[in-house]
Amino acid sequence: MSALLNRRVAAGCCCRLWPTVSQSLVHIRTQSAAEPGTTKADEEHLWEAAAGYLPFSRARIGPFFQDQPVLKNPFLEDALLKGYLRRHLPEEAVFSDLSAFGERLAKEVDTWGRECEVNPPRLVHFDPWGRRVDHIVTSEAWKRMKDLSAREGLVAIGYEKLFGEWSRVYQMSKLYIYSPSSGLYSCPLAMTDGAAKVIQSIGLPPVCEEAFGRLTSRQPERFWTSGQWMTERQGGSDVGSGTETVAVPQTDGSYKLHGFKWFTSATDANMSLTLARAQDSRGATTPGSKGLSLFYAEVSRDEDGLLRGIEVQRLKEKLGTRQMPTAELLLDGLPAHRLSEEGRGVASIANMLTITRIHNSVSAVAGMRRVVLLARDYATRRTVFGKLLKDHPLHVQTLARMEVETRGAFLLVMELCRLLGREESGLASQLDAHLLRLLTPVVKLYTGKQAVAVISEGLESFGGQGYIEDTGLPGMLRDAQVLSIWEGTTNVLSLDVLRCVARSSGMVLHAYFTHVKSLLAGASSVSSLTPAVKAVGGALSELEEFVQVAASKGPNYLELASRDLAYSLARIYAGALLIDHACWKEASPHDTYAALRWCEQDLCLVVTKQKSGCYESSTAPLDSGLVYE
Ligand code: MFK
Repeated sequence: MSALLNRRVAAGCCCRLWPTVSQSLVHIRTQSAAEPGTTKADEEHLWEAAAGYLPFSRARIGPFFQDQPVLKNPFLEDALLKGYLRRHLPEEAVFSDLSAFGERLAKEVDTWGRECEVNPPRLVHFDPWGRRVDHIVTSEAWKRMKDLSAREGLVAIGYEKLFGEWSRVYQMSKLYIYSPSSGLYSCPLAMTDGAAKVIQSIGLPPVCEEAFGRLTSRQPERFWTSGQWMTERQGGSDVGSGTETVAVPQTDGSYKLHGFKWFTSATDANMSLTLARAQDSRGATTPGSKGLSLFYAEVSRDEDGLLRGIEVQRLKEKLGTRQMPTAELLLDGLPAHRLSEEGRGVASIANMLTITRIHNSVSAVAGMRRVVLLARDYATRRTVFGKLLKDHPLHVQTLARMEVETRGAFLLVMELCRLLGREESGLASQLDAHLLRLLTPVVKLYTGKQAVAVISEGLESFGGQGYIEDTGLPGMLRDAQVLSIWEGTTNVLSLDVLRCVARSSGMVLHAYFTHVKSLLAGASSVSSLTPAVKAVGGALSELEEFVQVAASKGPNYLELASRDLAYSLARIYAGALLIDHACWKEASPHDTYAALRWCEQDLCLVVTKQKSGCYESSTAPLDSGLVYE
């Protein structure tokens, strides 16, 4: 049968392509199809004779191999990052540090990041003799990331404050170029930074003074990472009613924690901040948020090598972020110290949430930037339809749209870092403080969604290769998907926006309007930016009107509008930042072009949706009817 098939093939297509190759030579492609009477030696001889003619055979798989995209120095390749720093932090030390680090990332560290993905952590529950050990085994690359993070000061820079109010911008710029190469080490660093911030903000209590020194150390042997154990089985969003962990007071003033933490990221950390309900003398606890206190716990082992007060139940099987151990933990008498006043747990851990949400935003924009860098490099290497991708205007239009999204997101994130730096240097005005509170959830939720969209688009620009696991590209999309989920989902953060508006009696919005207007005022005389200024100015007026109207509506109306409101706040603010950056005396025409393009979109989505009645009381039942039809 196969001989017959081979004859047909030979007589048909093969002989058309290679007329000098005889039919019997084609037959020897399959052993079973060899002509009767042909010896093995004859076959080998025929193979060799044919080798010059057969471009596809066991020995040859065709001469064409596509060049892969190459990661170049992510600092030197990033025009906007360099421009932003030249404008605000023109320090030679910062440029040379980022430049050298960028070189190392491209040449060495990026491979470690890949290794973290290929060798994910695993949990060893028992030693060979049956003793419970609960070892989370991580790759060598993951361990190297810890050393690197300490040496490079990826947390420390924010606390050394060598560049005053710009220290956070410097630190986050470094994390921004590092994050996509970090094999998700960016996550433990986020929580480590958040824990250091909490400990510092409550005045370095003696019980964790040593920990603070370690979290912010540049010495690898001293450096510690921290976890942030908030999520329990009843949910990660409604922490107030979902937390069941109890803290049993001990005679020495410390506590022992008993509970089940359902989602603990980077579980190989040295310590953690966590929430629990302190028991009173009768063993009773207070329900809800008001019963939660903040605790500090070290992760340690006893003399038998057992984890003190912790059992690692299992590691999570996640869509992405597989490089990082995420576990379910049974806390069974974990020694801990209360850091907050009783019942002030959520308010006290809020500083950690602010920091991790900023890190989340940094990672989101870093992922966007990385995929754009790789896609634009690839476009110089990949030929289709007779020319390089970079010479196809439609392809470049797509890349340019990704670039505009990335630029808007980048400036939003850097604005947060600028505000954080001002607050931590004691320079923040009331307006700065309000802006930081409002923009933290807005930027986190917006960039999380953008990252998924931009990275997904980016994968498409590699064609089928963007879908192939061992290119390392699909992992970028999987990892991005978490950015809109952890640290507060899009809807939970939209409600946080409403919460901070209400708690500040609208002052956060007042600060927002004031600041955007001042950014636009600086651009009023720049004619090339007029369409963008008009668009942002118009959208801002619409938003102000919306806020007036919405204030008189009930909470249900506001809740339905909250997500679109947050998107509008993000788009308008990013537009103003792009305009402002394009007005800088050393800005390039590309900065102007990016601002114009950004401002072409619907900047005030909430008004567009309001006009179509999306938030009216009649809409919710219609939505529900549609969903459950
Ligand atoms: C690459 C980097 C990535 C980093 C990854 C880290 C991985 C870690 C994985 C995780 O741990 S994911 C779990 C993250 N969980 C969340 O983000 C929780 C999401 N839920 C919320 O944010 C809820 O809105 C919240 C739990 C805060 C609501 O709780 P409550 O108890 O209903 O809050 P309430 O009563 O409104 O506020 C209590 C206090 O906290 C108030 O202070 P006062 O009592 O002094 O007035 C609030 O003002 C304050 N507060 C709440 N949210 C705040 C805040 N303060 C500042 N900023 C905030 N965001």
